[in-house]
Amino acid sequence: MRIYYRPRLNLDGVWWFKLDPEDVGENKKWFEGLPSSEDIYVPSSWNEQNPSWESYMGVAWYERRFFVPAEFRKMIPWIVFEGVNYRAKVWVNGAFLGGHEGGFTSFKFNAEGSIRFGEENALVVRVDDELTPHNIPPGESMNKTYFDFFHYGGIYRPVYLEFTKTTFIDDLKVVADHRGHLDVEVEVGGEVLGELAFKLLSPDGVEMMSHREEIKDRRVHVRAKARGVKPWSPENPVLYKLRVKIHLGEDLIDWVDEHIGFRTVEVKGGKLLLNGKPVFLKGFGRHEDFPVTGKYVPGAVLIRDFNLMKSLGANSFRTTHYPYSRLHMDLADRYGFLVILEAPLVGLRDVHFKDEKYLEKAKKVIEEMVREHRNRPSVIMYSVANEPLSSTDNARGFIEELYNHVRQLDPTRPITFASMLHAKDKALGVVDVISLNLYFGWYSHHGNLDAGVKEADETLEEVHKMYPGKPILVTEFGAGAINGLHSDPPEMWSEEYQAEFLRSYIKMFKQKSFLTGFHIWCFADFKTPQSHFRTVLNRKGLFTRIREPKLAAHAIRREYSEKRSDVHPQGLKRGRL
Ligand code: BDP
Repeated sequence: MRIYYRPRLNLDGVWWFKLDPEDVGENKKWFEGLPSSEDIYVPSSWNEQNPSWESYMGVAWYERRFFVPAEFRKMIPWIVFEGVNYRAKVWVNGAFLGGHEGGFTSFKFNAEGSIRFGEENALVVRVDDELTPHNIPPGESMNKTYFDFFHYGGIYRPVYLEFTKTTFIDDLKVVADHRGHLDVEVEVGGEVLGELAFKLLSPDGVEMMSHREEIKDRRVHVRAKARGVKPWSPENPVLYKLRVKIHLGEDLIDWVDEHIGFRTVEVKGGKLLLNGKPVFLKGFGRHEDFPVTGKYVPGAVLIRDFNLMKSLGANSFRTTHYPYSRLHMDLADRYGFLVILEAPLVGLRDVHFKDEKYLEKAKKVIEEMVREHRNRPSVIMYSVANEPLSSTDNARGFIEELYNHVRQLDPTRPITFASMLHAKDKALGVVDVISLNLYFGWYSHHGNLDAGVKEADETLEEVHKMYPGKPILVTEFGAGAINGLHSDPPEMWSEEYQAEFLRSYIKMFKQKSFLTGFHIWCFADFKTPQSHFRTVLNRKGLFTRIREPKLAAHAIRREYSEKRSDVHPQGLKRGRL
């Protein structure tokens, strides 16, 4: 979690909006001001704000007017977008600032020279959410996607202006292990001058360390050892403050507080270790999805989600299937969740594995994701893809490229991807932890749970035999249940079948000492493209879309809150948070 002590002008609120199905806006210079408009709320996806926009895919324009105080005149104005799906082009007062492709990572522009201080300004954004097989993630149309979640469009994460002086902290990279080793790299932006001051503050504000040095270079690197730090863990997610300031003589030029946790993640001897001890992940796959706001989940709902997950005894989740918002990840740090941060590379197939340009684009998205979230203690692993069709050597090569890219950006965290091909997957050998998605008893052996669990069991054993040295994580298993639908004996889509499905799988998992955890698919119901095998929503949630519990939530509360030694044969301590 990062806090900047910089003036900030929040642009959340009602904006002007105009669909552009014929894509004429740029020729007609709409970037100088929209000719007509409707109201839209930012942040939130556009689709559910007006029934006629529900399935709109294509170009749409946004405009927002705002004043900038005259006293900021000597500062650099930055426009920050935390998330726009999918392509964005940005103008201020008619001047083009730049563009960005990719729906789940943030971007910013230096608006020096185009912002008018002490006056009204017009910010115009052209958003294009057209789906193509070359998008990340790929698809062809609203109901023909290579991923299983609704393709929401628009400016759906916060937008703001931030003001810095002409020297500023441009980037910060922190590695902090459970023994107190601290490695900090600061990238200084603008003019290289002044002095950098570092401080480490304990959770109750006690100064534990300090260091000052003159800025001679763009990059300032500090290594230190802090004594007596408490390690960050799900049981005790203790956050320290790394305070970084730039001074010029008497003046304070910039100031950033990074809230960090001291913790170490390793894969050793077939085990996933947190702070030197084996750790068992119990949790969920999830989505950022909520009625009306679409891909924007309001803070209050996120806090409810974390409390519900905790009350179920969970300690982990995967950001299926894209990096989540900054607020979402801040809460993961604070609530002590062990997060697998996933890139939005879902459902890749042969056309992608052969395409050099797509590989470059994938690497760029991964780099943006790693840079945005790498200082978080909650992020314990990266997932470079979900369910690639990786049964070929080409696919293995592609995953290997992504693996090496992440490795070079961040040597401190294990890397995985979620496989649906299991033993037939050629890329499993590449990664540090093997992740498997299992749906036997749902998509096959319909209604026959015994046969489904048996096949899941055999699959786990087979993959374990092929890669005996690697920990295995079940990243997805689950069944759909329409809330309020009951049946005895349990039949598919009933709440009883879902509860029974999860209980039977978990009973089998308890026999597997090579498992390092399991994530239920999924936490809450979520909206999907229309198809004959979805009922508007994907119903595999333990909670409904508005977070009401199904029978399975109660069943899982009992399973997850058992002593971990009962859940896991390796005898780990009770893991309630
Ligand atoms: C898995 C996918 C996930 C889907 C889930 C399902 O990883 O995105 O939503 O199946 O079918 O294959 O429910």
